[in-house]
Amino acid sequence: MDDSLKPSRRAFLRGSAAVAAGTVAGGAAAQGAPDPLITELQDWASFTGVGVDETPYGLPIQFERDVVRRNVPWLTASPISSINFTPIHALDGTITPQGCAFERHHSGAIELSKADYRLMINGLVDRPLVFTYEDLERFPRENHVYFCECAANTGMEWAGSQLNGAQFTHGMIHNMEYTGIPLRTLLQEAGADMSADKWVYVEGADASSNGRSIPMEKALDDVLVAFKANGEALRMEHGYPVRLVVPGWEGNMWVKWLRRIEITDMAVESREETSKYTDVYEDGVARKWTWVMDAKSVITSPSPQMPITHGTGPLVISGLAWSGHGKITRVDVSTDGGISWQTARLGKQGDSKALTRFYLDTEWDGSPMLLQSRAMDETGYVQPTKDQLREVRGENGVYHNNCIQTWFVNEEGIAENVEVS
Ligand SMILES: Nc1nc2c(c(=O)[nH]1)N[C@H]1C(S)=C(S)[C@@H](COP(=O)(O)O)O[C@H]1N2
Ligand SMILES: [Mo]
Repeated sequence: MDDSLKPSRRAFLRGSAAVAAGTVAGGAAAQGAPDPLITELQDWASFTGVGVDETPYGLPIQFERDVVRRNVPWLTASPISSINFTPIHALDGTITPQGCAFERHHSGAIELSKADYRLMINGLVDRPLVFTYEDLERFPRENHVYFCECAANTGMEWAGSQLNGAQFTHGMIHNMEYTGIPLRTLLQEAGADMSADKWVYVEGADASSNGRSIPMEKALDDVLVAFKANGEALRMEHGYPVRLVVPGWEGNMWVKWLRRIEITDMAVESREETSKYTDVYEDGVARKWTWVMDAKSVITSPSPQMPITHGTGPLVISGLAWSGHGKITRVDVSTDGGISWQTARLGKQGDSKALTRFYLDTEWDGSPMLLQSRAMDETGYVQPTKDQLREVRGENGVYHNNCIQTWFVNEEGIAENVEVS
């Protein structure tokens, strides 16, 4: 390079860097000292990069290696029958990448090939049928985005605020675009008795089988027999090659490695729908079946794993909202623990039974905040406070906790999980 050109180019760049830094309110504007990232030629511009033959399947860049599922070992006796959590604090938009979408297994994830896959339909049907994977691919298919939330999501909040991070308090959720066949199509194929009082019992090919009974009305409505998520094959841990998608209903009903569908006269009352995934009230009486996941929301940033690091000035408060009853119509955000509320901006109009992203574009003056979000859905339902929920449900609960969550943010921008009442 002609040396005489260098000084003038550098001088120009230094000048523009100072202007840019000056526009960031409260930012550590580089007064004087030139920013070498702007003024100097860097290695990445001096040498060639990685060739296309080295990345047959792309993984996140090393700098994002913290954005992974995490589990909490003391929550369960064994990692085989356990749960890990989606890093929702670090994601944006609404789609959950499969590679970091939470997993919940009762007997571990199994490796089942398409060649070994069989799906049986029996019970009250004219023609009991067994499908191969290839058979399923010949039925007309649909695409839909839905959230899947484990009924135990936020379950530790019944007893207080024990887990410090949106990933751990609210990360038993993922949201994907599924490709699948409406369950109703397969029921028709088998000549199933589709009267309203019939039930559809579904089970998986894993050792736990995770059997669940679904009322016929839901089975005929929007349930999918899915084989793709976010455009690609399901991951092993999410039920490859075929899982059930039960929109808006508790994750436990989304049977993975789906192997059998039986039309029955009654609910089977399996383990998973009696002693587990059931809500016990204060007086010991259990509420029979809670299928739909009520409207809920959480602020993902700032949050305990996402402190404010940029000081005062413009602050984007962001989070997720969802409802098993349909679309999210509005989300309010409070910075004072629920005394006053501001309506947040939705990233885009909410899809039915899918995650909705919300933003509150605000200014932070550095004073402590008690951050909360409150979701509303198209039925008019408003997400309850912790106190309101405990009043109705008591404190025996494990499942179906959709209370308003509170993060305390201190002057340094550090956030922690707290309760207000
Ligand atoms: N066959 C089978 N299906 C299953 C389970 C299981 O252990 N085995 N776990 C259920 C539970 S409790 C939940 S919350 C969801 C979790 O789905 P994911 O692992 O894709 O997140 O799958 C459900 N389907
Ligand atoms: Mo679950």
